[in-house]
Amino acid sequence: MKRRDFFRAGIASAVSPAILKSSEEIKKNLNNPIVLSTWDFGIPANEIAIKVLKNGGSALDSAEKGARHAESDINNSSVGYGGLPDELGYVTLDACIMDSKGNAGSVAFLQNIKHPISVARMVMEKTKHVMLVGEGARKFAISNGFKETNLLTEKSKSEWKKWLKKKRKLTPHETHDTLSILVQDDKGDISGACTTSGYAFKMHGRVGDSPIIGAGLYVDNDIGCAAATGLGEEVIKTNGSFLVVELMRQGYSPQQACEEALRRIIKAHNGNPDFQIGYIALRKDGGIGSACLKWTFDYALYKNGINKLHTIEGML
Ligand code: SD4
Repeated sequence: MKRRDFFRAGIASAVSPAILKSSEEIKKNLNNPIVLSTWDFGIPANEIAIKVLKNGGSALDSAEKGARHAESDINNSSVGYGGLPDELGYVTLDACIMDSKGNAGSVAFLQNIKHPISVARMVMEKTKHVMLVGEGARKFAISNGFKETNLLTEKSKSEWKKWLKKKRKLTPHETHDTLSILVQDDKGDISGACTTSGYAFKMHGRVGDSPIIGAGLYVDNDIGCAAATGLGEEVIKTNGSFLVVELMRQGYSPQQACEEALRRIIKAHNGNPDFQIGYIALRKDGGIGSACLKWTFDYALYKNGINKLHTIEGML
């Protein structure tokens, strides 16, 4: 396709700003909550999130509680308790949260605290900052009543020891399983949360996209929200979730926005990235989008009273 035609195609697909034209759609969507999250463990996270909404909780409460579920799940080796450690054997956690008023909180490189998402929420609500890291984040958590817990399970420890022998390069399937969760409540307000133990056996001190507002997660209550999973470095470099939301602001559908954000990464890797990234997007009028670079990606969607896992194919 010639460059000029490419731009024309782009403009044609970027239909008139959907958000601006869809206040009717937005109204229709009231009292019809939506929860959208990453991977198969998004299903139980959604269940919890919906329960919170049904009990009168806000989108923020709902996103936080959904994320906490994944953080407690010992079988999830990429989030919270039971997460695989870094190359030195430390489990270090990243998380962020954003509410419908544009407030944000985040923690990175946090150790020995089981629920980083709740610490992130506390950073948002109790401090004048957005982000706390490492020791400072841990001390802040403890001084606010969080208990210290050893997050390295026997299973994760033995995986790490096995890895140490050869230090083999992990396949993309072994390294991505962040829980990102996007919620729209009865009033139409949206919030999101993102939590992970990051790339397995990463360098000590490495922080991914998940605690970076605009990369792992972004919420704009006028437009919609988006979140990422996969190789965080590439998401950070393209400001992925912010980009998806901004594309929706320009009129891209949630699906087109996710795909366009990935297209930029594909281009940066000469059409052949050897890693995985997945995006989920929820537009203010209830529109949903999801795309991934390669292989397959699962997302869990609760909409119209049904909570269901969807599997999509990669763009490449
Ligand atoms: C990271 N994005 O730390 C996270 C890892 C991940 O699904 O997505 N896991 O890069």
